[in-house]
Amino acid sequence: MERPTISKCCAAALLAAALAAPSPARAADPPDGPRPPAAADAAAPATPAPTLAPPATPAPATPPPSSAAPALGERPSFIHIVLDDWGYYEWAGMGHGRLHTPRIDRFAAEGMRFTQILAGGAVGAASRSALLTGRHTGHTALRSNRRRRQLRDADVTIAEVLRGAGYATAGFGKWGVGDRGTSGAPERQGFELFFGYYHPLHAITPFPRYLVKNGEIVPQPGNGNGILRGAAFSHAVLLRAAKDWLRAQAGRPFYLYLPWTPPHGLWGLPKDDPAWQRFRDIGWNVPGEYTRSDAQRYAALLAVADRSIGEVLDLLGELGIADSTLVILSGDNGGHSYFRNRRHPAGFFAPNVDPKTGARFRGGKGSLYEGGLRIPFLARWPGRIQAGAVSGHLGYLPDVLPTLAALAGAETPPQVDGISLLPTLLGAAEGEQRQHRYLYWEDDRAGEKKRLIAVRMGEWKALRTPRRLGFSHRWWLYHLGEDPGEQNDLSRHRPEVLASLRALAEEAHQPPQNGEVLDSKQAFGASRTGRVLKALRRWFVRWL
Ligand SMILES: [Ca+2]
Repeated sequence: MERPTISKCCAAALLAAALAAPSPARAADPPDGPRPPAAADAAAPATPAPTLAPPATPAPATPPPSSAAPALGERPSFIHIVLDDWGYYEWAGMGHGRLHTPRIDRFAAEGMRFTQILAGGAVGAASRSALLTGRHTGHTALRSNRRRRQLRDADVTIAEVLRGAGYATAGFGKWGVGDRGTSGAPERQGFELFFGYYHPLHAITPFPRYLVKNGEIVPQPGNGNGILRGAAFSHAVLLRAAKDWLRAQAGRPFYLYLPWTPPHGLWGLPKDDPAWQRFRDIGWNVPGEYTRSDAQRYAALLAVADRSIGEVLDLLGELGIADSTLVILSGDNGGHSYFRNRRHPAGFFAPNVDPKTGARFRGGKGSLYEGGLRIPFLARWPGRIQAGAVSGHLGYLPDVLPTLAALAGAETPPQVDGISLLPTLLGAAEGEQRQHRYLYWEDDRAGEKKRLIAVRMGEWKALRTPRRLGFSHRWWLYHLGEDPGEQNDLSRHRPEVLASLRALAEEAHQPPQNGEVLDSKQAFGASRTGRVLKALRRWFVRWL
């Protein structure tokens, strides 16, 4: 099993460098010389350490270190914004021609973009469970979207690690790894405050009748008359609350987790939202999933998320804490090929197709092919992270916990599988970044015995998928360096490689241990939530 922490002296040195040196000297001379980001994508290097490349678009000048820069010994704050189901290529900075994402593009120009920080799982619950606990899906409690699964009391989340180190902790958005009345509820997992949706099915409506704050129901007046319309647009409610919380954290380092629901469906937003005004009459003639204007709504919701990212960053500037806050922006799982037809076989927005080359990652959300695992992952920390950098370092969402722990000066729990990205983030020399011996994913939607498996070691990736009728499985082997689209199965040509990856898969898997239901009156499946879900279905049919 991998031990994730970088050695103490190394961590301390990096932390000191991070806090003391406002402008990395390396920023001026990227070690590998010019290399366009598109090339880094097409054949992203696996094991070699970070490839720093010049920005795709001219980056605004890094603001000069100000007096607001933290003194040595002060620790940075953290914000992690997660956009639900946001695909790898679904932003204009990647060359996407249909989506409007000026603030995301600017985020990338001001920070570092990773080409290969992968999802923790192929669907939200699994990936979030891996993110929050720093453990891969062979170890963490949730490994698919199966119902009635939650984090265990024994699980140690990012919020618990940071709260233990004196950080203020809060989350606003979709939790998805434990309902009310279970051990997985966010207020039992280190969050002083969590406001939003606890259950992923609840989160399908942007106009819920209620939201949940630290386990308590918070009614949303004016909602309940159809799941795509209402007076209280949840994203706006939660963004406002998050900004209020941010304003109240004067002087205390904080961890703010923002797992927003856009652009995940169902797609609805207020009619007077400027983002809707931009897309409503655009006349894309594509099939919707639920309504005829779904594609327009999807684009508008991504624009809402983009605008909201800008609001959060602007607020950091206003509060004078931009230079002392590391902001991470990522998806949770690979993009879904929504709005598909014969003309758009990869989906209208083609989240897994490189708009510049047409190259496509195989599969999408829910699959362990690259399409289900490739997510955008960006990090911004003015004065510390080189503006416009691109890294091909291979990692995944479990790496976030040890990264933040290292910066907070907190101990990373020994059971964590992730490895701190701090050396890469701070532009350290190649050898200073620890590499994963291997990365592991599984998905137990069809049960533990029939689990889907993927193992990655450097450029090699092995997958176990069900045969057509689902009674048995077979293994496949791909070399992602030569075959990023996972088309050429090499399992017969390189059986020795497959055998070693299968051995790693054996090693990585532990039988899942589910969390506890503490109050069955509240937990999912019990009467109240069951009634709500039934009611939701009724409204859905009636009002959609
Ligand atoms: Ca998701």
